[in-house]
Amino acid sequence: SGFLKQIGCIIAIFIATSCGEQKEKKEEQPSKNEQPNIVIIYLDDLGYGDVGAYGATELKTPNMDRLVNEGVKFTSGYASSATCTPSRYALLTGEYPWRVNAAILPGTAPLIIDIDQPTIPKMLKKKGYQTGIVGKWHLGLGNGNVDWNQEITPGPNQLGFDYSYILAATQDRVPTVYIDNGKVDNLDPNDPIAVSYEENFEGEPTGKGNPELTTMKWHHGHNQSIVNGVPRIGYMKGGEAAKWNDIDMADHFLEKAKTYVASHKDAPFFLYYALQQPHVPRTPHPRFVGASGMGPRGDVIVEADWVIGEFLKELETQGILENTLIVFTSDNGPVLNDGYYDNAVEKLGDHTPAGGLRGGKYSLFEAGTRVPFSVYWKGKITPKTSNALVCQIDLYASLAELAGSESKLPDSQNLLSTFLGKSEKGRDQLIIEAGGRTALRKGDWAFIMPYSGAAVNTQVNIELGNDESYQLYDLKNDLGQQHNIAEENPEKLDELKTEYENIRGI
Ligand code: NG6
Ligand code: CA
Repeated sequence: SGFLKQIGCIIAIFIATSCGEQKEKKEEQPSKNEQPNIVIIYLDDLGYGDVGAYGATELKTPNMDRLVNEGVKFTSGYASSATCTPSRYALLTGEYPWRVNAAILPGTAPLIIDIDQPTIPKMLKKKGYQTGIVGKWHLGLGNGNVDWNQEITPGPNQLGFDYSYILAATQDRVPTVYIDNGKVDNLDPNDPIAVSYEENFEGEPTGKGNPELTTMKWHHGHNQSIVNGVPRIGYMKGGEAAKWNDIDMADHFLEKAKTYVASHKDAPFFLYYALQQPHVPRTPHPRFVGASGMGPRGDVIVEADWVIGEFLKELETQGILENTLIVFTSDNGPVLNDGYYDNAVEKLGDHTPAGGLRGGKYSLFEAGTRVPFSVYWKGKITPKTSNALVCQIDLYASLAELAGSESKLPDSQNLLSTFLGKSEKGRDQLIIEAGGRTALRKGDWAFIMPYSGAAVNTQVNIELGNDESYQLYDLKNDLGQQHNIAEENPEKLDELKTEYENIRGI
């Protein structure tokens, strides 16, 4: 009869569900004061092996280590892509970026998220959260023809952020100004800004034409407008007073992030804090020059670590650290020379930014997308290491669950209990993306379709994962992807190929 009762229950639930009454069941929504603050600390190009808690010995990252070692440390935590724009797209929308062909954007690109699309800040806002972003955006702004001297819209404020203080694209791309809630910060109306990715403005120096005006030398690309001695991608004119100071950028964003926390602590908030380090150009504040012994790349990682420590201190000072869930991760894997001569290669020493994984930024191999990834919540999460397969794309559905909302997005999986360390259940499989190419991760397997592109991007010296044959790796026994075992495992290959094609719809 116990069995019959169970069946009865299942039927009752089924009926309730089909009558659209499942909301009743969800009555256990957290009340407002139980909703934790949520912070996503998002690094730019920080590799799997760049963090002490992930095995770095040559670089000291005590504050990142605290977030990892005192929270749930994921060993198989992924960005959805091996470059910035698509990873950020997936993080904020919970949708695979290859569905919309998201790729690295120029500073003048239009916003690539539809203003009607679901986003984490929109979803949290509906649940009573205050929502803010500080740092790197790189998802496009406006409709394709931005006048940088007027209100710049649509942008983060039209996607659910009540507050935004951002840099438009990357530190190496113009416009090199901060944008405060849609308006260029410190803009002098008598010195309007013009930006172009097509042609230079008459009389303006460039890295290519005036190398004597540069203090940082370009290696590839990065030879257009010069700002603060650094040659950039794209052309820009005017806006002198609004131009950022590269060496102050970390302090500047930190100040904004701290102020946000201090002024929003009385009700739950969501803060997406997107640090610019260690992306190029690497411009540590003089306090950090030489701090790592590895040159600017190491120095800005030490700087970023300090920033994170200061930010945590602010949460403590405001008395809200224990009511704040913090996700710490990176948008893609590491790169050394990404276009400037900054000694990243020469001074690397024994440091291994990819932590033993193959490839790096831009790559379909593991180091492209497998990144440091942890969830910290003081007093609520018991520290542990989890080998569950999780991706940043899952934060949407998982944070929805946490906030008492729900997600119906097909790509984003609710892994809240895994993120909180209460379950080991991760994704069954994941599609990762690099430069428009995709691959499948499933169980311990990595499957890559034949791709005819170059095997190595020689400018950055990174293996891209392209091969004319199918590639299959058993990551359990071969984490460094040294042995392609596709030929020996035709059945497995076939199974994964079919699954890959089904998900990709090809
Ligand atoms: C590339 C840039 C690289 C970096 C990257 C974006 C060149 C030659 N290379 O096109 O320096 O800016 O775009 O990085 O211009 S990301 O982390 O924002 O995806
Ligand atoms: Ca990046």
